[in-house]
Amino acid sequence: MPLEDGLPGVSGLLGPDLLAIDNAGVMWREDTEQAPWATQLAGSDRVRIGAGWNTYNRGAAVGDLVACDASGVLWFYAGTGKGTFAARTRIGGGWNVYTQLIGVGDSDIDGRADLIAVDRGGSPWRYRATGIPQAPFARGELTSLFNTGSYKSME
Ligand SMILES: [Ca+2]
Repeated sequence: MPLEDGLPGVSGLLGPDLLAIDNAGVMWREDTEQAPWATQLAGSDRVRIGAGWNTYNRGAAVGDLVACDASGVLWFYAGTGKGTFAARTRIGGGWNVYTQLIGVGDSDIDGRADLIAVDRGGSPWRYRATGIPQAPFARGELTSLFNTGSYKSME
């Protein structure tokens, strides 16, 4: 499952974190740290998040994590603040109309990380975060924030 690299805040360390899924479907977190005076990130030992992640074909970091399974159901994983995720919550079906999910940070400056989903025609839809775990995103809206027509892939 493609995931963004650079996931700030999952481990609580200053540097961005990397989430990776191996061929067996196990998700791993690689923490990084960057001292204020350093020019490069320093890595640390990887931490096993859990198994079964090969059931998803797309995902994005949105402060927490969302992942879309092969049937088009989008799932939400809230971060625990300890570098792991809580049990998943079903967001809803029909997300297989989108070819890409992109965590864009806080696009509307309300303090919550939002999600961009790109449809098959290349049009970007913004889903504003609500801060409510049971319904983490508001209804999608076509946005002009990103013009994806010129790109083959975005992550
Ligand atoms: Ca926001």
